Parts: sequence; structure tokens; C-alpha cells
Amino acid sequence: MLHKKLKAFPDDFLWGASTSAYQVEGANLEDGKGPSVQDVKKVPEGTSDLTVCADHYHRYKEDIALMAEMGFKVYRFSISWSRILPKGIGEVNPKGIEFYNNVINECLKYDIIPLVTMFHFDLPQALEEKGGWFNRDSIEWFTYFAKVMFENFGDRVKYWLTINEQNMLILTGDTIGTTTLTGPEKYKNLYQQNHHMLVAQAKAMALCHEMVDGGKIGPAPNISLGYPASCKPEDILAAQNLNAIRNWLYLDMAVYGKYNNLAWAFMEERDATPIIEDGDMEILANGHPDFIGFNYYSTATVAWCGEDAQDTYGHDQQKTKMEKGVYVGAANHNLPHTDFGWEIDPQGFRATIREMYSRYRLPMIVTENGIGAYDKLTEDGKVHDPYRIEYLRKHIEQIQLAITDGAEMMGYCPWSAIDLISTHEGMVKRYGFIYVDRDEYDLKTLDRYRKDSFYWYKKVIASNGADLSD
Ligand code: BGP
Repeated sequence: MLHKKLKAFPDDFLWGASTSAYQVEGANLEDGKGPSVQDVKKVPEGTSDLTVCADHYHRYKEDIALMAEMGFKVYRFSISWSRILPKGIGEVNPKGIEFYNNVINECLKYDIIPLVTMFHFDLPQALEEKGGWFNRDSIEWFTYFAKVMFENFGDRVKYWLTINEQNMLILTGDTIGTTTLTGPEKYKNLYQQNHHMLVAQAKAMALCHEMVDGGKIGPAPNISLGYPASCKPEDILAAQNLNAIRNWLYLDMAVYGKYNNLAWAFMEERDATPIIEDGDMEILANGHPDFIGFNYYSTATVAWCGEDAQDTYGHDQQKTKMEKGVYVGAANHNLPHTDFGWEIDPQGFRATIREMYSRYRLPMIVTENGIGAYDKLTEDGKVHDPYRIEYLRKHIEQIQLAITDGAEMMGYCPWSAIDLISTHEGMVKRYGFIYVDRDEYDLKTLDRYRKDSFYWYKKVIASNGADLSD
């Protein structure tokens, strides 16, 4: 739809950016922190481990000051479960509480709203050894962790996100480093894990409303609208399959407490329907999000998948893996790519927002969006990243169009506030507004530098999205 006049961003629109604990903090076994699955996973060859990352654990004051300089209204970060509870349950680590108190208080000092992700890919290793999310006790483990967080931080943290990209944990856990499952039991196991996470999430949402005065909470899946590879009717069906299995399963559950029928049919087909215990559906129906947080990087394109289809996309986190008889990932030749091969689709962002809003009618905040690139620090201490400015500008323009289409958008937190370790491509793949002077192995000075996109985003925020020019 072409609009004659665009609606402005709301006055209280939350501009900010995101990080996650295991990718930014470092100090991964310091001050009583227990190991998480990320600390023990096999690091892909040629990428650094997580001992230092961006050293945010020791430099959070400097980092938050830089975020304040950009004018952030909100900072999305995650709390490391095993920093708070080294064994995942039981004893609380006072140093962990102290660290997050410091981060929260530092944000509040600058009037930056802390938006806290409760779980971002880093299950305590001690719990993984007890079976991880496959163990039904994981529901109680997570609820206990939620209670500890609400008790300690709920007086100051009013915005919470439950589980980062639960859908990616289930669909591409092997790339993220959180599952090594193979074989026919894989699906059954994964969808049982998924069920436990969904129940745990619903309990956490209810608990937040009970314990946190004025608390608001929502899920944070990665939502990519699925496109059909062509207008062949069977490709349309394939895209519907993908959307149900990749997107709506997670949001239908978070918002309506119901299993999406197509996703359920897929689980039946794979002999993977989860065991649902008495009371689960009631818990699911009683957990209500106040908003939807979602990560968006690109759309996904799929075709009908016959018996002879070949999966050419299985190794890339962003690409859709083949599900025989359901869909097969296809390239979208209309779209350009990042240096790391991810498709760039700003208009798909608008389409995704439209679709989500018409399905769920809840306010939405973008909790990730951004471009991974090989940034270079020049000799005079500059980082010229016009590609990042262009990527973000085009996506922000689409948010404004979506607002004009009638969607309710609360905020925008691109990935990432500062350079950090990528999920599986190390330090060379950078996303931040703030450059961190280190390489994959050489820690250099770890000094911070403002990229060109830093100054640009500062202007965007100061004008509340009205000035997107260079
Ligand atoms: C999302 C994750 C983030 C982040 C981002 C970029 O899936 O929530 O943790 O890493 O993707 O991915 P990558 O680091 O693989 O480029």
C-alpha cells in the first residue's frame, strides 16, 4: 500500500540495541559463574572461545555510557542463568546478583530502560547434564530461576523477555551449539523439549505478573515470514507449512496457549507429539504476554518438497533446512546478500510485522535486526560502515510504513549494541555500533571506538526516527 502521509514513530518509541550474556560478557568462569552449554560446546575451528568476548563484564560502565551517548531509551541484554545460579538450581551466587544489579543501576542512571532476556541459548551445563530441557523438571528449574530474577531485579526491571529464539533452538540447535541430536528420536526429543520450554515460559509470564509490580513480559522468537518460491499452489502450501512450523507454533502458544494445528499435524507426521501432562494446557492458557518481542534478519523462501528434493541449505543458520514432504529451502533471487550470505529483505520486515499484528494484535518490539560484516578499524580510529547504516535505515523505514499500516510498534533494538562473539562465526562477524579492538585470538587493547553508524543512530534517535539521512 502506498501511503499519502506516513505516521510518525510514537513519542515513547523505545530506541536501543541488544546483546546477550554469553556473547558479550566474557569472564565466563569468573566470580563464581558456573559453565553453561556455550562454555563447553565445541567451538567451530577458527573462532575464539568465550573467556573474554567484548569484556563487557569488566567494562559495562564504559559501554553503557556509550549507549547513553547514542541516546538509548532501552538496552536489551540477557542474564546468564549460571552466573546467578552456578548449578542452575539451588544456591544463588551473590556476585552474579551484584553484577546484574550494577548493570541495571547503570542503565537507570542514564534513564535507559533495562529490557532483560531471561534465557539466551546458555543453559547451565549442570542442568544439561541432568537432561536439559528434555527433563520435565526443566519447567521447575526455569520457574525457580525466574523467581530469583523477579525477587532481585523486579523492583527496577519492568520489561522482560522469556526465551530468545526458542524456535531456532528447536529448528537449528545444532548450529547454535545446543543440540547434537540425530536419528528418528530427534524430533520426539526436540518437541518434548519445546513443550517444556512453552510451559516454563507460560509459568514465567504468570509469575512476572504476580511478582513484578507493573511488570510486562513477552516472548522473543525469531520470526521470518515464509515466502513461496513461486505461485505454484504446492509452493504456497509449502510456505504455509514453514510459517506454521517456524513461526506460528511459537506465537500461537505464547499468545493463545494453543498448539497451531498445522504444526501439530507435522509433529504427528514425525511421530513427535509431546507428552502433555494434566494441567499443562491450563498453565499454557494462563500465561499472557503483554507484548511480542521478535528478532528479524530476513525472510525465508521455500518450495514444495518432493521425494527427490536436495537440501542445499542445511549448514547455514539463516537458511531453511529441508523437511522431506513438508518444504525445502529455496534461494530468493530478488534479494541481495550480506558478506556472510544472509539475504537482505527490508520489505519482508514490513510484511512480517503486518502478518504478526493481524494474527496477534499485541504491541511489538524488535529485539534483533542487523547486519554481520567484516568491519575495519582505520589508522585514525574510525570505522566506516555505510552498509550497516543502509541496512538499518531501510529496515527502520519499513517499521514506519508498518506503523502507518496500523501495526503497534513499541521499539527497535537492533543487533548489536557493541561488537560481540557471533553465534557460530566468531569475532570477525561484527554487528555493533561500537567497535571492540580485538581479533579472533589477539585480544589487542579491547578499546572501544565509535563506528560511523554510532553517530548516525544517535541522530536517528534524537529525531525519533524522522531523520534517517547520512
Ligand atoms: C540470533 C541470536 C543472536 C545473534 C544473531 C546473529 O539468532 O539471537 O544471539 O548471534 O542471531 O547471528 P550470528 O551471530 O550467527 O551472525
